[in-house]
Amino acid sequence: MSKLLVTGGAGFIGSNFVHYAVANADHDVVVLDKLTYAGDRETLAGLPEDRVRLVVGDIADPEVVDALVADADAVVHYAAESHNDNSLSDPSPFVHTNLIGTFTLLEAARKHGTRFHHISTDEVYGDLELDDPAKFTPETPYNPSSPYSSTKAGSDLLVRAWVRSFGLEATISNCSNNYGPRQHVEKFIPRQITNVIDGVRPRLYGAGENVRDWIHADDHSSAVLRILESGRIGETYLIGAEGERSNLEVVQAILRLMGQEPDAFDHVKDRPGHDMRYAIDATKLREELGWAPAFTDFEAGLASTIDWYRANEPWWRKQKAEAEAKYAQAGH
Ligand code: NAD
Ligand code: TDX
Repeated sequence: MSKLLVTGGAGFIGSNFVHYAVANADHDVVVLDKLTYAGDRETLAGLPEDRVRLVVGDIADPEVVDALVADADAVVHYAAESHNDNSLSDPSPFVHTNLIGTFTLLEAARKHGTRFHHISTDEVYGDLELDDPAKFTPETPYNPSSPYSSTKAGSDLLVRAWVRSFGLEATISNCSNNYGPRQHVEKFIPRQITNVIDGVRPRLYGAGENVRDWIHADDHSSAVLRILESGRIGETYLIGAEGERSNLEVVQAILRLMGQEPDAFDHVKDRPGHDMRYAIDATKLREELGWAPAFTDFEAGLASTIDWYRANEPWWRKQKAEAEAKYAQAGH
């Protein structure tokens, strides 16, 4: 048994990991989360109080961070500003949290000799052409496009430097697009599901040809737990589940599963600098650590995600008006 400090554990993927780690391992968890617009203490409801504790605070606050890191056996660092569209309207919180926040955690982990796992994204590698047979590997050069992905890339490079220069015991994982329950309604899949529930047509950026490599959040969590327990220090592992689909295909799958006509969506203004395609080669994770995803049927995972949003309207309803107001302002 060990004590994990999970940053951003009241957000979508961090809370999924807390639920997963408590159910599938005997770790106790302290969550450090600022409860920004994207964090919600209700994501941690139902967890045993003697094993999970929430501390509300900022990862860029050295005093709060130092005391919590001193008391932890390992840090699992999810906290971030995570939405590309927000980073285009105001990059400032992305620099604060993703760069200064990661730096603050790294300094505390260095001081206390604490094991560190850094959660990152495939977006640090930039994008691929639609007809390119290549996928991202741990050797792909960094080439981020947006303020979000560039601050995530910068945070990865800080971790790598702390490993090399200070001997920090760290690992990094770069995962593809997650879906599943408790994802903020600003993100593509929950935005369209909740639009359909509200009788509003889904909104596709541009032509809808852009490809994302979808993975269920539970599979992201199982991979992170495996890396934390068996990953080699200093290594980067890519996490993906062979889930490439165009945005158009995803919208049409949502419409079909929700009993709508296949053309019941609208094309809206494209995202500036919109990455065309992401694709992950997870061979290293599969072969070295023996990991495999449990969700191999995307439509089945999507159907259960739709069921979750139908059954949990009070959870997402409080986010919806603000998220749509931001989109209206940006013309999406
Ligand atoms: P999210 O926006 O749902 O959650 C982020 C959480 O971090 C929230 O609870 C928020 O309150 C908290 N937070 C933000 N700033 C903070 C600060 N300064 N101090 C403390 N807490 C703060 O994000 P998510 O989609 O769950 O993503 C989690 C992590 O996974 C991020 O690092 C992201 O880059 C990475 N990631 C996400 C995806 C994806 O598809 N969503 C894919 C790959 C990697
Ligand atoms: O209404 C929409 N219509 C639309 O066509 C929205 C919100 C999005 N899109 C498109 C843009 C993208 O091509 O759907 C795709 C997915 O969009 P997002 O959910 O915003 O995700 P993306 O930009 O791909 O980034 C996500 O995956 C990598 C996460 O938000 C990041 O945190 C993660 O690092």
